[in-house]
Order: sequence, then structure tokens, then C-alpha cells
Amino acid sequence: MSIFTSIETMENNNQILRELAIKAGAETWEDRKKNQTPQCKFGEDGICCRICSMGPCRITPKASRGICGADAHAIAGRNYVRFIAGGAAAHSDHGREIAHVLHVSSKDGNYVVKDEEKLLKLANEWGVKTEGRDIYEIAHEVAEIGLMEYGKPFGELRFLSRATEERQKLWEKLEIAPRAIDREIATIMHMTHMGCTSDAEALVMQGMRTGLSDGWGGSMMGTEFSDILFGTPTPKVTEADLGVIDKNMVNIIIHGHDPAMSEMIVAASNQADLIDYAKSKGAHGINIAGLCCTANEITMRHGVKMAGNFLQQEGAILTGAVELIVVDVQCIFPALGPLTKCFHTKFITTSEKARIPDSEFIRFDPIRALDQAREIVKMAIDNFANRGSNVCIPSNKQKAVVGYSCEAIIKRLDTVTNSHVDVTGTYRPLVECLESGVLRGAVGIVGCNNPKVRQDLSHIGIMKELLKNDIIIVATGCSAQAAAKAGLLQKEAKELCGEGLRRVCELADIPPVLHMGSCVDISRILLLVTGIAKEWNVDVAKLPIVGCAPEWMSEKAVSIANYVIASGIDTYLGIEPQVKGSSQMMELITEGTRKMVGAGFIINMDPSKLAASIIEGIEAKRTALGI
Ligand code: SF4
Ligand code: MSK
Repeated sequence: MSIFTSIETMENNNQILRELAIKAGAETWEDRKKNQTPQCKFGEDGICCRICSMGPCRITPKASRGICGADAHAIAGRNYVRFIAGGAAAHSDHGREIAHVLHVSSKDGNYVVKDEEKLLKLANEWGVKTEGRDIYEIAHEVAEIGLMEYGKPFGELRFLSRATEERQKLWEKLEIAPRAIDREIATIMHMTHMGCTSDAEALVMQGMRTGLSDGWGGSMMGTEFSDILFGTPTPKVTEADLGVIDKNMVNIIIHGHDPAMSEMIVAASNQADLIDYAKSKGAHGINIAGLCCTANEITMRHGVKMAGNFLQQEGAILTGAVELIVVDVQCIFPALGPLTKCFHTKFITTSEKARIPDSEFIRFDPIRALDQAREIVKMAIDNFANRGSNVCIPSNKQKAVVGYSCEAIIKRLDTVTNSHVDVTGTYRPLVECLESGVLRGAVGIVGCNNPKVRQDLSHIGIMKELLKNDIIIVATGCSAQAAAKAGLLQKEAKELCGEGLRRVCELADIPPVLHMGSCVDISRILLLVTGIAKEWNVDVAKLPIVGCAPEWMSEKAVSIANYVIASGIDTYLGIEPQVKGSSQMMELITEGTRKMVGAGFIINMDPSKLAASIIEGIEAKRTALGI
């Protein structure tokens, strides 16, 4: 029997869950997708405008302009950058929330500083005095400076200085070096207000600037501050897919993105009195499993199991074995409200930014978070007795190694270097593998699921093709979970690789797909690529390294894609951005940005064609480098 999970097995499991849904009288995203088909063509092409109440206006063969005179390019451009504003706001606000938690951290509090070294490094980078000071005094000052990055009236973002000199100069020259994060988001909202910008190119430029404020601002702070508070990830073995839900345990699902509350849920679930309480109710113990990026955050620091990615959130509830689902922010289906009502599952929301009907709201309070978490875990335990007889858990689960932060990658590389010069603590071994052609290239595969394509098929199909061609993969978000479920995050996946990549995996003792965390952790990928560019002394845009979002769906993904291309990394998309109704916008996002920042989008809904074009793109970069 294969150690990998086939797409057929995944689809069989989905089918089992669909049947359970029908039995339970519940609807799922498949039903709602059918009801939404065909989807609005004007919306898909990005040429419906409802920015003012003279509208809505749509561009048709007989109406080439809206009432105010905005053409297809202006309308599609404005809609597109509003996506970026939404995405950058969500990611960056996540970073802000973590900064607030860092700001109340204390020696005896719920939140302590776990990675002092990282804090001190950041403090030095930001010019915060460290000598002779209490670690929490430093933490609070760093948090405050971070919070100022959102609204400071003058200057540009501090983390830009981490980028290569070439990128920094280019951003300055193009006037897209981001200023305060909130300012860039507000600028998009102002530019796209009725009667402001209707020039598509100017909109795309501001889109990149705002994206950069996310990647090199809010997201990077989210990652840094989370590492300081919860620990910088190190490799851990875990399991993934719905089979991690355990019928003998009290099952609690954590879902969303912000790790602050779920860190406490995990802590509470490990407390002896609560475990004993669960046993007193007839369970074998407490089982925490994650969905979406909360899963990624918690698994890479605690090895907590991953129940699944975005389109599996309803599946988890349909097993009938989930006592409680607790969510924070982003990517949470409102459908969970009515769905949990079909089962005994309790549904807890914790953020004022994600209030959902049919849920119970417990407002996250960083000062009382552990008590709140204990209360939530106890609710789950008390609910165990209410579980129905309709329990059906698909058996598939896969072993996965997770937790490859940049620090962990460098540490692995240190073990394999046989260079004659001392290269410890650098990306030199990786550069040598890329330069010599042992590895042909590297791809960051990220992003969501989208019902427009078969769930996980694009992620997994593209990954397998790249591995065969000696291309190493780093993955985050729901893409990383798709890889985990398929078995691609286990070291045995080297069997699927070409000769060169297989050798690298054996020497470094790593899987060929490295789990780098959640969506905000794409900032880790930015730093990884920057580190390689600096070590190699080659501009990022020339490296045989690209990004890919095969099944993206969210506004955050568009913000990410924009900071990735503005950072010089070509990005391959498996879902079309909604700008097709404007030839100018299509040209701008594929070729226009390439002329400005050296990278753009390559779009193809067919995963095998997308994989082929990634390989072609990487080989073209190698040829241009003369390697
Ligand atoms: Fe129509 Fe112009 Fe108003 Fe948009 S801004 S709804 S195109 S009138
Ligand atoms: S959770 S943004 S569906 S990757 Fe980050 Fe997954 Fe996309 Fe949400």
C-alpha cells in the first residue's frame, strides 16, 4: 500500500461526509456552490462598480463607461486594489493584535517572552536599549514601536531595511516604498473613492505599495512577535487530516489565524485537572486539532494535529465527534453557525472582528486568557456526554514534519555543509545546491482552497511535478496542509523526488516540502529568499525561485501576491484575478509589473500546465544566470 494519500481517497472521504450532511439535513459548500452557479460574469471580470449610489454600473458592449465616465480599466483596477486593501488590513491587523499581546506580556502573566534571543535581536535592530534592562521593559518598548508602524506620520517601514539594497532602491525610485501600514490601506480606500483615481497603472502601483506594507510590515510583525511570545518554530512530527479527530477523546477544534487564544487552549488542555475531568466524563482525554492557519501556528510550535484546510471546516463538524469549535479571525465560514446546530457541537467566537450568528461570544482578553481557555475547555468536556450516535470519522491521517522557520532551515543546512570555508549560519549550502543544479530551483506554494477547482488537486499535482524535477518546495497556509494530508511533509516523500533533491533531503534529513507556517509567515519566505539573494549576490528577480498560489480565494492572497511580485518573485496563479474585463489591467498584472519590479503573474487554471510553466520559468532564469 502506498504511504501517500491519493486524491481518490481524499474524494472518497469527502463523499462520506457529503452523505453524512444529507442525513443530518445540513448543507455544505458544495450545495451552496451549486446554488450560486452560474456566477455573475460582471463580477468575475471585475467590471461591476458599486462605489457610489449612482450605480451599480456595469460595462457591457453597449455601455463602455459607468455614469461618471469610469471605463472598464478604472473599474477593474479599483475593484482589484480594494481586494488588496482588505487583505493587507486583515493580515496587518493580525500583527497588531499580537503586538498588543506582547505589550501586556509579563513574567507572571498569561503571556511570557519565550524567545528572548529573538526579542533582543529585534530590539537591537530597532535601536532599543537593552543593556541592564528588564526583558519585559524591552518587550513593551519593542511592541510599542511596532504599533507605531501602523500610524506613524512620517518615514517608511522599519523592516524595509531587511530587504536587499537593490530592492530598497527600486522601491524608492518607483515611489512604492510603504509608509505607515494604515496609511497605505487608507490611501487605497481614498484613491478608489468616487471621483478619485481612474488610472489603472497608478492603482496597480499603490496596490504593490500596500501589499509591501503587509509583507514587510504587518505580516512580518505578526510572525516576529508570535515567535517572541510563543517560541520560534522548530521541526516537529505531527499528523494531518480528519482522521486526527479521535472518537474516544473530547475533541476541540481551533480555527482561524491568530494564535494568541489557541496557545492558551492548548495550555489548558494539558492541565492535569482538566484531563482528569475529561476522564471522569468517560473520555480518554482531550484532543486539540486545528483548521486553517491557527492549525499551522499551533502545530509548528506544539506539534498539535491538523484536522484540515479551508474547505474541510464543515467536514470536521460533520464527523459528529467535535464537542467544541473555537475560532479567532479570518477564513471562518458563517455556515458553521447553522451547521453546528445540526450536531451537539458548541461554536465559540472570540474576536470582536469575527462575530458570527449562532455562536457564543467570549471576548478574548489577554490578561485573563488562560482562565477563558480553561472555561472553554471545560465547556467542551461537559458537552462530551451530549455526543450523538451519528459519529463517522474518515480514517485518513498522514504523518507530517512541520515547523521550518528560517532559523530551523539554517540549522539543518549547518549539518550538511562540506564547504572548505566556514559557512555555518548561512544559506551558502542552499545557494551552492541551486548554483550547481543539484536543485533546479525553489518554489513557495501557498494559499487557500477554492471551489472553482477540485480541492487540493492543484496543490498536490503541482507539488509532485516540481519534486520530480528537483525543485524544492516551501509551503504555508492551506497549501501546506494539502501537502501534509497527501503525505508530502514526511521525509519519505523523497521517493517522489528527482535524484538531486532526493540527495539533498537525505543529507539534510528534511522532507522535500518544508512547512513554513501560516499565511502571515509568508514573511518568513520573503526573508529566506532575501537571505539567498544576499548570499548569492544576485537580485531576487533573477533567482530560480518563484511563488505559486494554485487555489487562492481570499483578499489576503491578493495582498500577498502583490508584495511577492513587488519583492521580485514571479507568482503563478491557478485562479484568475477578477480583472479579465480590462485588457489594460490584465496586461499590467502580467507584464506591466514585470517591467517595473522584474516580476509578474503567470495565470493558468490547469494545474499541469501551470506546473509546466513554473519549470519553464525556473529554467529560463537559470539560463539567464548562465548556470
Ligand atoms: Fe457608476 Fe462611477 Fe458610481 Fe462606479 S463610481 S457606481 S462607475 S457612477
Ligand atoms: S487559512 S487565507 S484559506 S491559505 Fe490562512 Fe487557508 Fe487561505 Fe485562509
